[in-house]
Amino acid sequence: MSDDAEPIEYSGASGGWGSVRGIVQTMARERASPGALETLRTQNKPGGFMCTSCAWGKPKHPHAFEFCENGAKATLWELTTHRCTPDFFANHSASELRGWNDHDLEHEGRLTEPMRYDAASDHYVPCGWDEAFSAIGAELRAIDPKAAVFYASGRASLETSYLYALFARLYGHNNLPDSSNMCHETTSFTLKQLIGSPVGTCILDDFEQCDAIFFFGQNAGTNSPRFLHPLQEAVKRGCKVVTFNPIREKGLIAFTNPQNPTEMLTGKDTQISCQYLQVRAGGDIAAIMGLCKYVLAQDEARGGSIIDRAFIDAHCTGFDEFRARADATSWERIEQEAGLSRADIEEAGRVYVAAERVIGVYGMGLTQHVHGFENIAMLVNLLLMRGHIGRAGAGICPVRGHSNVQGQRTVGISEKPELVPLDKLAEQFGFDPPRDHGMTTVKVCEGLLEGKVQAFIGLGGNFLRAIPDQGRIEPAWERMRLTVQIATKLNRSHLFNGKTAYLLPCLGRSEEDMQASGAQTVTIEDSFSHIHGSIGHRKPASEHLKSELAIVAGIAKATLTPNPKVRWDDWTGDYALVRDLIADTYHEEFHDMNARMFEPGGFYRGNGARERIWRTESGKAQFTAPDMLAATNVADALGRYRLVTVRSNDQFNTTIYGYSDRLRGIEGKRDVILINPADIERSGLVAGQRVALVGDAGDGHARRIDRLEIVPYDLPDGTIVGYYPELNPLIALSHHDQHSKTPASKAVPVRIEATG
Ligand SMILES: Nc1nc2c(c(=O)[nH]1)N[C@H]1C(S)=C(S)[C@@H](COP(=O)(O)OP(=O)(O)OC[C@H]3O[C@@H](n4cnc5c(=O)[nH]c(N)nc54)[C@H](O)[C@@H]3O)O[C@H]1N2
Ligand SMILES: Nc1nc2c(c(=O)[nH]1)N[C@H]1C(S)=C(S)[C@@H](COP(=O)(O)OP(=O)(O)OC[C@H]3O[C@@H](n4cnc5c(=O)[nH]c(N)nc54)[C@H](O)[C@@H]3O)O[C@H]1N2
Ligand SMILES: [Mo]
Repeated sequence: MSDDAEPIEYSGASGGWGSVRGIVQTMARERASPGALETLRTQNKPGGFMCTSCAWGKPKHPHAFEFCENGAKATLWELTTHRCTPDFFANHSASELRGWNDHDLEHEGRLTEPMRYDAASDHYVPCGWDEAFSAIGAELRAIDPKAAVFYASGRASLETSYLYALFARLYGHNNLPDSSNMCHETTSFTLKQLIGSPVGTCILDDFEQCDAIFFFGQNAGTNSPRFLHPLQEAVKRGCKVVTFNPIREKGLIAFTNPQNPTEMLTGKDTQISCQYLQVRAGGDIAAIMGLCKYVLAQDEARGGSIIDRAFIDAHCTGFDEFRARADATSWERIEQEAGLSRADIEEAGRVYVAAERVIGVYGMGLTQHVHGFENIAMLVNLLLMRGHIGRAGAGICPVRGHSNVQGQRTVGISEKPELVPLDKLAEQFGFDPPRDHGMTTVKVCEGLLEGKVQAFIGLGGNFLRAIPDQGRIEPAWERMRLTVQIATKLNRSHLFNGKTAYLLPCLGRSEEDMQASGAQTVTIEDSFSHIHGSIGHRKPASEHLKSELAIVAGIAKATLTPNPKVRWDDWTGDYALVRDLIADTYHEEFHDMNARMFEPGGFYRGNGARERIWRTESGKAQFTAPDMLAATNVADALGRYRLVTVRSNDQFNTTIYGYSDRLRGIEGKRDVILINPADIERSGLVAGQRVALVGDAGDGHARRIDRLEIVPYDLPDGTIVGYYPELNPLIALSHHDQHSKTPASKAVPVRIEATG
């Protein structure tokens, strides 16, 4: 690219033919097994299986094809005909495979047999399931349970998750971090504290009634494309969408519905956002403070008719202090921190004031910051001012990532014992559950560095690649005594091993799960607290695979002393028995779970805040007066940039399907830094130049990634963008939300080093 190149602009809308092409390419690349398209047709519908991609809701009246480009890719990636067999491991050592990239490792295909890592030869070798279970059980029995960590990526079903958490507590710890600890933990913490519910208050129907949607740092087009349908419908009936995002993300600008033949043939798209505000990374506390200032001023000018006094008096605390903070904050500071003009913020404020029902949507752009708590707290402030929580057509809507990440927390995978009904579990299973706080993801990493963690079990996921500061943590990993990974495909986390290490292959959700009582159903919870049954119909990728539930039960049985109330074999034989246990532990939410799990649209497990029952310390909804306006604690300085790490539509987290970020117009590469042309010029760089990014956390640890290509892109000054997970080694472990300890993968302080 020449140095005077224009910033990249992708001209097409999101969705449309591009997304269809994306699906077809994935089918070809993966040589998807016969019948894969038929499987896609039943995706996210009763009687079919629930997509393993994102957690977006499954409507009561599904479309003919209730899946999106990414859901299709996730399914086809699982239904690949490629196999990663014992022969592959005989040919490649773990050390050699560390040199492979994320795409190539997973591209080898589905794991087919349980494998043990043989340190002497540095190769994985096949082993039997019984051998694996008894060796793992023996190791776990030999260590202090408090030194063991049971991680979960957010895919495993409610049934498996419930048993996994039960296993941890019977064994003796609450060290149950899940991917949520790197994702929406800020949500779980903040919303619990402020409105008494750790999850969002909206349901899908609310999108049919709202008058305005405010979007903060959530990229629907890439990360939850099925959201674009209700969004498009909302816009068509006059709902206004206002977006705050440093990147002009296509799905939030325009959308062509791939399910609508007329739109597809005519290329007619729907404009989504009426206003698109390119806030600087970490600028949302300031931007929302500006919105609130405008609302307060309007209220004063219009005789107190704007703010919902009756609601605030009856339902909220902290309003006066919050208002005083807003009054004391100058527009000048707001403009500087947000990187937006007062006029633009006030225009957005007019949309807010004119709307009777407002939904606040957010994603990683708010949660993954050092002051992520305050980001979300400010959005809560904004919504509470006009009573937009606990009312149809309004509410707060964090868009969750993994397909069952919210549900895993609901049924006990939590390091926070206060969120789990421990007394009930004690009564059900006749034991004394541990009451101390377990480790979050960040605590696990700190524990690894201190040599305090001795065993790690990964129920899915790619922990070592998803965390910050890999350069420091990978070497510490091998000091562990035991590592066990339960997975469908090979990834980098499987190549760093404890003294005893196993790689255990499991069924995917689209595959038939045959047990003693017949084919099994599993359940998941979507972003809107609706529970859905899911049945896999595909033939398993290998005859040696076990279900995740069977693997968890197998390890548990080999570890724990027998207890007549704990029936691992029966539960493995019939998952309906596990649903009975869940219904017993969480009666209010999950009663009659077996009977209700196939209700169209899922069954709703309820949410107090939606009914204006605030299960907070004060019994009220809480306004917050933040002490800072920037969501980062690293001061601006000459040459220091705020790096945002993002995902493309050709990846699902650390799973890289391919190298096409179609919606951002970046093709064939991921080793890039997006930066605006003025910043390129100011720093004496040229487009296309290769540079190094250097961590600038100021904690004495060197962090560096070489050979990244400078790509001009429309971004706010000082905000640069690159891809997760490749850039994770640049993020300091200490750079996390102060309350929830969610790693701050946005606004990472870095410098650019020209390397010639
Ligand atoms: N295709 C695909 N789908 C996915 C995933 C995937 O990797 N690929 N991952 C899944 C998972 S686990 C999750 S959690 C979700 C994540 O989905 P999102 O929550 O959408 O997460 P990100 O893509 O990390 O970033 C979201 C947006 O935040 C913006 N942003 C960054 N910093 C700021 C800021 O300071 N302020 C504001 N206002 N915006 C900011 C970015 O520009 C980006 O558009 O997606 C899920 N769905
Ligand atoms: N810099 C930066 N870091 C981030 C983020 C970011 O935005 N920026 N986002 C964070 C977020 S939101 C999240 S959720 C985490 C994600 O962290 P994880 O959930 O740990 O990672 P994934 O990439 O989703 O895990 C992929 C692996 O899961 C396994 N897998 C796939 N399907 C199944 C299955 O059905 N069962 C089992 N047992 N295994 C399966 C495969 O082996 C695959 O390689 O990363 C976090 N890290
Ligand atoms: Mo996530």
